[in-house]
Amino acid sequence: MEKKKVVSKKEIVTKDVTICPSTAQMIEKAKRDGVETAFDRAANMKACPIGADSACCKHCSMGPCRLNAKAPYDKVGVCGATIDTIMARNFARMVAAGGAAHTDHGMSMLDLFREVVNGKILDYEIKDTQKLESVAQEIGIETEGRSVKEIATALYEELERTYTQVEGEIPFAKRVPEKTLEVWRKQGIVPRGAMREIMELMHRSHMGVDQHYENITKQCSRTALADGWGGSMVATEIADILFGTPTPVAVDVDMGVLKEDQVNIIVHGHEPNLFESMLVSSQDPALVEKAKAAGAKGINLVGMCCSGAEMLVRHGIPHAGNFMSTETVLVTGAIDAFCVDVQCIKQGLVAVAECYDTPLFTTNPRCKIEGAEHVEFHEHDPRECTDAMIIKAIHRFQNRTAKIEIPKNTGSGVHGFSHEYINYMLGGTFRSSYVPLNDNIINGRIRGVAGVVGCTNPRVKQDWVHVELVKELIRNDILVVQTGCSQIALAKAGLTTPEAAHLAGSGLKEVCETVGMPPVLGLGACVDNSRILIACAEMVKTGGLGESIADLPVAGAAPEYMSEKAICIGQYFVASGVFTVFGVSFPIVEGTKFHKHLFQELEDEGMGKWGFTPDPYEMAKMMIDHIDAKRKALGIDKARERVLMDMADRQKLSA
Ligand code: SF4
Ligand code: MSK
Repeated sequence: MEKKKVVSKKEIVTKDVTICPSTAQMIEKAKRDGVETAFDRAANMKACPIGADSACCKHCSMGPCRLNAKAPYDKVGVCGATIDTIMARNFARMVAAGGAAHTDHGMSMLDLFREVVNGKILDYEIKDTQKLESVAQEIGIETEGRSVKEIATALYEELERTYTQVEGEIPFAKRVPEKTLEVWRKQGIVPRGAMREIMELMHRSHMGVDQHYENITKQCSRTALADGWGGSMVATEIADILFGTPTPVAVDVDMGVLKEDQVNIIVHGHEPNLFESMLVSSQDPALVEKAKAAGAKGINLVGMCCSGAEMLVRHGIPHAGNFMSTETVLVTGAIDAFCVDVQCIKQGLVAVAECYDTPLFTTNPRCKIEGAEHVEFHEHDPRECTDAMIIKAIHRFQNRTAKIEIPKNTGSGVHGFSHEYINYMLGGTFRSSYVPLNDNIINGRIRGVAGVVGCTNPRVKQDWVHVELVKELIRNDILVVQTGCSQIALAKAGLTTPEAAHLAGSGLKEVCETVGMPPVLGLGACVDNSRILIACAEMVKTGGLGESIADLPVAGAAPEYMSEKAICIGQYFVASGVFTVFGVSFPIVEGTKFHKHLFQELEDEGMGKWGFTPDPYEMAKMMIDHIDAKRKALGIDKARERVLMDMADRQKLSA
């Protein structure tokens, strides 16, 4: 096939689209090689203004209908649907799709767990029996005197309800602080099984069904909670039980982890079962020998995006970059196989991989891509797939033709702060608890906690919003917890090291130096946002910071989000009681009733609320103001100044 080399109409200015030096270097190489990436496509594809306002509806063939998203909002669709109905339905479908992605991922993990417990899958095993027992106990399963198999069987049966339960509350509702649960019960949004909630949300957003934005929002919350406290939480907990609960580990990140003299294999996607098997295959002496016989010094297994983040926190596998670097990493010419499973896999990878003769493998039956080679992964015989991909990678290494240029940038950081480890880290082996964290918040050394998570997006300068926001937060004594691609942005910028404490305010710095921890704690993949929910629940249960999650001095942000999963995550944080600020753009127009409902009224109902700004400094201000307001309401406010950096300060820091 003739290689596709596309020269875009509008050339991008590299320094305007990323602050990642490796990605910038590869963008320049791609320009020289005549290769197009999402950065070019974003510059040449103007976002549709009507879609950006969420003012169009194509839910039936009387339309599509385009409404004017400017006041007085009197235009309606052919069926009479108002702007609030149309925006709420569009938002609902994003929540449903995002929730479906996470819960289907969680269900795959549960399928694997069942087959391991039944003895039908032998390549995986239960690695963390302590976690198995603690999760079982938390949801009321008797563990005393029972074997691992008995406990695991009971846990499987209970957790299956997370997906299939037609009425009543899902098992992990037991983890929700009582007052938060009371709010949900009052609102009628305690989730049933995710399948039911997603189905109902799709039904309600069909033409001619739910046409009240407040009622649609309720089902959005219920569905999102079925993800956060359901599907995603199961995915995280089962992955920990099967593959081990993360503990801090020093890891190298950035494209400098690639090695010219080794067979470089990237795994990108979300489900850890593929990557776990890749790890086993890559260490198989016969395959290592084969690589050496082909002239390589070894097999270099590297992660990207969230698969990478999971393996980074669990096994210390090096990580080459986040979502907006997945095409540019191919431009190095050094990738001998690029293996993907599900979610956030750009179709554009096919053309870039082709330009550098890199085999691109899809592995999951849910995700085939035209032009990629499909090597199906089956948990019952995982090595069949992962060995085959490694053999093909060795073949590519032996026959490399692409010119290789590997950026020399590598950042080392500490990652793997599960909510269990935070417990232990702050409380010590013999009194592990959240008491020291709460105490430090109450005494003001730590002002509050912020979750900064989510994607990167070519509509904004890659990594810049994440990094600037987090610097402002830690400078103001706010401890930052992270997941997903955001965590990788901060790791590349060097903020996940204990030494980064010097960038923190004096209180946070003191805590970090005493404990030896970074001011920015990486927890894992985007599905692991559930760890943040559990940490919030622990903070409430520990006491002194209010009775519900909505009382806590915490806030969340996804400054460069792009996916529907992020919208669902945002909604479950908001429904759980957290003020959550998104950047880039927001798919709802200010001034509408639906906007007011999400950005204001939900908080009056005892939940959190949404916020939006593309500016990292404004975002930091909004989050700090919120945290201060919560401190005041708790009576733990003492006069403290918000320190926002001016340009001179920033220049001093980057000098
Ligand atoms: Fe238009 Fe209503 Fe049909 Fe949507 S559901 S396309 S607003 S007629
Ligand atoms: S991979 S959902 S770009 S965090 Fe989870 Fe990254 Fe966002 Fe995908």
